[in-house]
Amino acid sequence: MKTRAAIAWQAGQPLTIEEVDLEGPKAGEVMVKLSATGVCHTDTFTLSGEDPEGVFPAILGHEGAGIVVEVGEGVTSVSVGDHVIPLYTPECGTCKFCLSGKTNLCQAIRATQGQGLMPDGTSRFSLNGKPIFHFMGTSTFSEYTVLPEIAVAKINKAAPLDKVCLLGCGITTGIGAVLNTAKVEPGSTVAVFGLGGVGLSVIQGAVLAKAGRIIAIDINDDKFEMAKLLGATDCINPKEYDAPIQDVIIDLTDGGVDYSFEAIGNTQTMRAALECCHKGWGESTIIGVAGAGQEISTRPFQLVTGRVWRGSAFGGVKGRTQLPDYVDQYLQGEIKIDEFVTHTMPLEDINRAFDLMHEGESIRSVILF
Ligand code: NAD
Ligand code: DAO
Ligand code: ZN
Ligand code: ZN
Repeated sequence: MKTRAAIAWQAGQPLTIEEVDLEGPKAGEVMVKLSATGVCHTDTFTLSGEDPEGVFPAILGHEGAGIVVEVGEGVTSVSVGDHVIPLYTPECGTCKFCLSGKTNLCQAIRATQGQGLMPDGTSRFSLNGKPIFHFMGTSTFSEYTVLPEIAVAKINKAAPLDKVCLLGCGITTGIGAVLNTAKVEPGSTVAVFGLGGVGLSVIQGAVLAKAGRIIAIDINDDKFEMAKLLGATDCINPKEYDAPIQDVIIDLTDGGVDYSFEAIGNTQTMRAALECCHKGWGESTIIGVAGAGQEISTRPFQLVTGRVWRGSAFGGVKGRTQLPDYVDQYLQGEIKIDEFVTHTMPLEDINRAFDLMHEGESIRSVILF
């Protein structure tokens, strides 16, 4: 069949909208008609050419929601008509990682997913007979996409797909990093670096964890209004200080924060996030994705004296078993999503969504199919 999709032909070039060929789902796969997809910083990152796994031409997008329209042989856990969120972190439930009880990083299809291919090593998308690569196993910048069964989470049909699509990445990542990875305790002092969709969701997570003080840091003052609305108690722009931002935060907090989160993807702010943690117990979680080949550094004495460095992918959330609960929490008003949708547009205008993110104008643009 044909599907309308935004194709990334090469790094640094705008996407073009094309009618591409889409093969039906093979065994263990499902076809989903997307209703909506968010545009996340990671899509812009891969398009920039900085992603070591970035392959072109590809159909990007990983923050979607839609309805199952066809299932392949042997699919039992979802049916036509089910509402689903695609998962770039799948959950097979049987691999060593899924069974460990220690991580959400299922490895069942990791190798082919990282190559932009389906688990059988081929692509379902093509144009004029030439394959187009999948992206993160999801490729949600297409009206229809094909996914492994283990890479969809079945959700409550009452949820608006044009909102809960954002639970496919940014919002879940931020909240999960606080609740699952750092396990912030009530009364804690938290610092979050970067106030995009992910960092603002760290603030949501910190509020859910009943943190006592939430310090929001960004170089764009325009982000502070939303940060305060969500529960930030202090907003800091590092550009307004001569001293390193970690020193500013240490002064402000009587020795440093209990927990910090880096949601930018910048190795300098990763260092600052670690070093603003309190001696003896402060823990810093890296969420941001840095460019290919970049490395983090600090003086080892920072760790010797009790600070801890962690990382978090998709907020440590197991998609098939835990994401449906996030959707229900949204429906019950416990998780905010609507406020994050600053722009909506049709697929034809998707390049504007990339521009808005680069210009710092949007929190999330949602593409409506
Ligand atoms: P975004 O571009 O919307 O937000 C980034 C924010 O950082 C912006 O508000 C920007 O003004 C701010 N910023 C930039 N440089 C800064 C600096 N030097 N100091 C302070 N603030 C600065 O991005 P997003 O969609 O919120 O994603 C944030 C990061 O998280 C990206 O690196 C993305 O790739 C990554 N990410 C990781 C995961 C994961 O599972 N680990 C999931 C989603 C996104
Ligand atoms: O299992 O080795 C692995 C990789 C899992 C991918 C997790 C990606 C998390 C960060 C990417 C940004 C999300 C959009
Ligand atoms: Zn698994
Ligand atoms: Zn994302």
